[in-house]
Amino acid sequence: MTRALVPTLLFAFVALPASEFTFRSDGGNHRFEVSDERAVAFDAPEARVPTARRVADLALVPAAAAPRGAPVLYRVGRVGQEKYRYIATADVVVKAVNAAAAGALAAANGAVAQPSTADGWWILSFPDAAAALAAVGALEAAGAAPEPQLLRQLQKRAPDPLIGSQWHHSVMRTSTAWSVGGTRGAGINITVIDDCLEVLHPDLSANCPVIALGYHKNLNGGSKPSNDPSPPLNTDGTSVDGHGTCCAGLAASVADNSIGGAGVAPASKLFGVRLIAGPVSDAQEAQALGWRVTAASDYTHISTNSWGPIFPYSAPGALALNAIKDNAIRGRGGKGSIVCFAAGNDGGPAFGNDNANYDGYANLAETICVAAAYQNGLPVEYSEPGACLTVAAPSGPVDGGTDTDQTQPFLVTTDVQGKGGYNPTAGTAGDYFLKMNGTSGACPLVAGTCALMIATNPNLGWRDVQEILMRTATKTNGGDPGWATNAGGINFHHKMGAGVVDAGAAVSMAKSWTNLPVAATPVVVSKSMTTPIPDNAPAPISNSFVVNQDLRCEHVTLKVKATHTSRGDLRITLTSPTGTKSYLAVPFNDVDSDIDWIYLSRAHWGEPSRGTWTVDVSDEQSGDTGTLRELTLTVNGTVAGYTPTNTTNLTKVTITEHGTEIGSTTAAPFSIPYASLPAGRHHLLATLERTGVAATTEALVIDISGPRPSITSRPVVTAKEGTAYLYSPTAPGVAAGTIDWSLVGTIPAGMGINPNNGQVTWTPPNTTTTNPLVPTHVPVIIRATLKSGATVLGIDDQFFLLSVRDSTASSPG
Ligand SMILES: [Ca+2]
Ligand SMILES: [Ca+2]
Ligand SMILES: [Ca+2]
Repeated sequence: MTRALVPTLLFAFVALPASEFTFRSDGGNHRFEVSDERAVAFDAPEARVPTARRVADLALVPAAAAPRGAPVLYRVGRVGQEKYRYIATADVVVKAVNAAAAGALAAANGAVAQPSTADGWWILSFPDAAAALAAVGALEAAGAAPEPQLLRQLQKRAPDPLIGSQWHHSVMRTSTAWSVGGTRGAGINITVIDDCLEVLHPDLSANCPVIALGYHKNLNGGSKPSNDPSPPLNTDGTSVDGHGTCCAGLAASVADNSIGGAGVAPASKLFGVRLIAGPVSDAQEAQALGWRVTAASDYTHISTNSWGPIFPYSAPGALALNAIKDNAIRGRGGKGSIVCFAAGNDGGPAFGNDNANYDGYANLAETICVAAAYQNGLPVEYSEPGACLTVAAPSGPVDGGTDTDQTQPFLVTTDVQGKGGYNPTAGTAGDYFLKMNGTSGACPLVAGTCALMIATNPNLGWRDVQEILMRTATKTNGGDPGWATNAGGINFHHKMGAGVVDAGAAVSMAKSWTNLPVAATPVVVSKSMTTPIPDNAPAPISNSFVVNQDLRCEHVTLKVKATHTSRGDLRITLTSPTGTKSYLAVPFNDVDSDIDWIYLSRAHWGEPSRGTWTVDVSDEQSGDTGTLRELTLTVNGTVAGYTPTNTTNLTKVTITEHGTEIGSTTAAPFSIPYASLPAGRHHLLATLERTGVAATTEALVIDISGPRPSITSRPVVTAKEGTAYLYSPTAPGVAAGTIDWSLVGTIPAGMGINPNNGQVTWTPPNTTTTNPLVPTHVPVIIRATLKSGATVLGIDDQFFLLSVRDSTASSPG
């Protein structure tokens, strides 16, 4: 067999057939054109052993660049169209009565014959694809019924015809997310809180439980029953409500069902809560935001909320706020339900310069705040800025606008069937809306991304989901001076958050993510003042806040109280110790009075907390004036370690807890991690040794969350010399573990504790006292240690002063 030795030689003698010719393929005779392209990505030049890859994945190059690459054919008149593309191979299937006849055909045409899977059919293998094509005519003339083996792309059984119009999937890399995560969101429940969810929509219904099962809710009454969130239709088939049905499709419309497009998480379930079709109370908002079938069940894993309050500086009431916070604490078995909110569509000069920081729902640590970005990666004009933004997601321009942004495409999604909803076309053509826009469209895309993330890694907590979204978002339009990279390495832009959501990268990171440590006790620094804010004076009033604790920042909030006759005059900027700025309030057209508000920022996520934070407040409109009353900075995050700020002449830093060393270092930056300490409140002492001066100490109290015991008994605080003292502390209600009891710190001589039941016993020795009526005070620290086997989970220390009376005193007390 010499074929492998001579292909180049043979090729030199073989000319391709005429550019257009007819042969049998795809079950019949068809006309093909040989294009000027060659396929080179695999098995080229012969394309002999095709691997299972999409034809579209092959690199196609001009014939001149790869003369021996496999010829690329198209059906006549379809050159360049991917669906009509065929890659030639070196094989031709022929008919022959037996092996000898097949061998003769092969020999006559410069090929080798092999049996095929069908009796009477043989595969002739040529030196390369060009030779195979060139032999077709001769084989035809020989009556061998040749069929060149062409590679063609087969299609999934039931594609979604509109998915090609859903450009946002390629921006967000949805298909990568599906393949990397190995899930399309199965097992995740996404609740769409909106004006409606058309449960029977043909591209949604397979993901919506039937109404009678009670998984949906209608809080707006009207003609629909309380368990049906579907939009009421007018007699002509139109509907007032339709917004929620558009949002739902972007999150989780059904994939591969031959209709419409596909949601980002097309295997997730959709539950509808009809809330914003009419006026509702705080109690009803709470019912929606905390939606679950029973108090005990994790009904909602993720909610998508493309709505908000009408006025700036408007926030959820007590019950709705509690519902949102409760989701983070109790949802998903304590991992936290995910709450996504749209940033709002009143941003930018043409739309009122509103800011997501003034929206009390989007401006919460427990909610993911979603801005909108055009296909080209620029922030959408109307999308509201804010330091509270998490990420941006794709959306479209204002429909009918006149600016250059009109060149950017809309989102394509489900619409209330037929004449209902936004697309009033009768029949199935009206089942989809091709002009979806707004942060309303962006929000459910992020909700769907979150579904893919927690389906891939169910262990993710709500803070982990936020951090992964931010870490993996794409910094588009990088030359925009609005971008900053903070000291934690996270990019932030006040109109984009951390960037455009990348579902592929987010799911990939989620897959191998180690959860963030438990949140530490927040650092709170507060100042009250009565400081007049100079009218129309850009030079700000500056206030500094020194933070001595070392947290790795997550959410940072600033509470501001100011009396002012026109609060829209004010600019409020927070600057971190490393110089990252959060623009919390920006002058805009709001003439209401006074501010009593907590602003949230994610711009400092990952930064170190220690150092001086600065708050600048200025008034930039003339006429109205006011007074700054209170500033309270709260830094949320995780315990990072202890790093002294003043390192001059420093030689050694040692951290101890009740005299026991936790860690020490003699090398810059003199940082000692203590995240490995068990859960509980730790009272630490940092000793700083310097050359030439006396050592100094700093007290540190850190609170590490997690399973921990809690000593609830009141200590017996009196004792008498020479008389037995007894105290039996209790730490009830500790699940999944045993408690070891110990005495820590300086233990009074002779005092003992039973490690199993905590009983403290001591007989105070007789001492010579100057005044028998004045007791001696002995500090005692009892520690309860929660253990699971040998593993220490958490601690609780009880401190008290034991008053020891003289032996001559009349009673112990
Ligand atoms: Ca579909
Ligand atoms: Ca419609
Ligand atoms: Ca003013």
